[in-house]
Amino acid sequence: MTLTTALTRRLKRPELFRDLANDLGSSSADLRKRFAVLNPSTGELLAEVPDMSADDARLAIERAHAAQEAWAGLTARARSNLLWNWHRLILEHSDDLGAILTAEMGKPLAEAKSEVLHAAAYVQWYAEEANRIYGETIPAPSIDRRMLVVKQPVGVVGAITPWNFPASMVARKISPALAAGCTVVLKPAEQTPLIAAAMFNLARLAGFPHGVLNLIYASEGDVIGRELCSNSKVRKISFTGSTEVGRLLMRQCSDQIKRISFELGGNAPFIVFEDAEIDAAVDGAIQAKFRNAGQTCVSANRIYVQSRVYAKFAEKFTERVRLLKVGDGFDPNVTIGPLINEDALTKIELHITDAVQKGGRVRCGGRRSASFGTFFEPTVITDVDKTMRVAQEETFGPLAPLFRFDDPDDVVRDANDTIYGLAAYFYASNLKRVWHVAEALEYGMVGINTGRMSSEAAPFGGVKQSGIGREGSRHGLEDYVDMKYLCMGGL
Ligand code: TXE
Repeated sequence: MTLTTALTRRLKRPELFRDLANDLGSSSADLRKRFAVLNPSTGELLAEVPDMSADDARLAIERAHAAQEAWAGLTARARSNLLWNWHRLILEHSDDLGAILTAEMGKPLAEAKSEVLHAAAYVQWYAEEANRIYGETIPAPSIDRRMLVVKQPVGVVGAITPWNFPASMVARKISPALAAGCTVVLKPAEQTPLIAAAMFNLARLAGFPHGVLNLIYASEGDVIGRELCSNSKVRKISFTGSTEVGRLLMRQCSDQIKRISFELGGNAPFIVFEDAEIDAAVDGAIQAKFRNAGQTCVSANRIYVQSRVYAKFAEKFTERVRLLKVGDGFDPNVTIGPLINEDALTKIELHITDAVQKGGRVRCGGRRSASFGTFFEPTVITDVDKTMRVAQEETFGPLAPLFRFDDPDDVVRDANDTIYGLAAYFYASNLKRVWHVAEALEYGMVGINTGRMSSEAAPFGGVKQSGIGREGSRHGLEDYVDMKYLCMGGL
């Protein structure tokens, strides 16, 4: 696959990325069948990517399987060193990786670069963690026995990643898998295969053995997904994406009781209590809502503000939202890029129309942006209530609905009234309240007086229908190892 000049002219080292050869993975793809990757801000063609089939996926799985034993047989230090090499290369080429990311996904270049650094941080974390996969010894109940627990890699991992954080999701899945001694077949989202391929190019330079990392591109996820779930050589599926596809994959994995870790949709509440520091809460809400144009699974989807501070918060928040600048991510003044596709625009419009019909008031934005592409003006709606679609569904766009509440118990009940349980945020200063609300929120992650909490050092993941398992931290590695109990008798 060759990148077009629309993209290579933006790169410092185009020779490293021009040919995103898939030589760590399947190479038998029917080269006549391809799909286009376009810049969502300009419509420019960036590359035509081989559209791979179930047979290609099978081949990639075979390679991963063939490489598994030798990879798991290396010392932890050797695997760690390769991860360190990859980490160094990602940092060295972070400008080019950022440019590839902005070109194919649209997010502002500064955000893209910060995502690449975040991706590198996962690689670094698991380069370190590779050396700390400890077992246990258990005091045996009888003198002639010894009892131990050892940790072993689960085997070949099928990873499926989304388009919204296409660099960090790749690193967040691949790094712990490699550290644990697993081999990987990755299928990136069809909208963003180039950044995955660029990271694989760097992995090849880092020296990972043939077959350890395998990349599959496909214009639609289902064909490859089915193969990954039904092939008995794949021992685990790690997926980030919609809850709907998560449910489907779970069913497909059930035949073989395959191990899964899922990071799915969210519907994050963001609660501002009257004892909160309002300016800090406004800052936090801007970050939690508008990062990546609201296309994050931890985006503040429902902003609840206590009555006494509602007007003040709404005014300050709206003022800040008006300052956000929509446009091409390569423009250094731009803070909001395009949405990923036309469907995303339609969804946000439906949510706004529904809210307005039921009494919501648009304070700013509310329309597609005039320029070409899938741009939408950052929007604030006040006077919203729980009968509206914005309260029930994940918008996944730059729309901030502001709910009003009086009773702190009611707001926690409303915040929990969703099938999702990924992230929640709240701002308050009363210590007793901070503790009680943090405990009462039914979420995998709670940001207290902060609008940003993702870190390679912390366990990222949700409860309820937001997923299973955790990514990042030492807990993220546990999902890639099996525990084996050894009992030695006759001693
Ligand atoms: O997700 P999909 P989409 C949520 C968000 C968004 C909605 C739809 O609400 O509006 O999902 O986004 C692959 N078998 N999130 O359509 O379809 C697909 O190719 C196997 C939250 O982009 O779930 C891509 O690689 N794989 C989320 C990945 O799944 C399949 C991030 C995600 O695509 C498949 C993205 C199938 N049958 C969306 N169908 C988050 N947690 O951050 C699709 N895929």
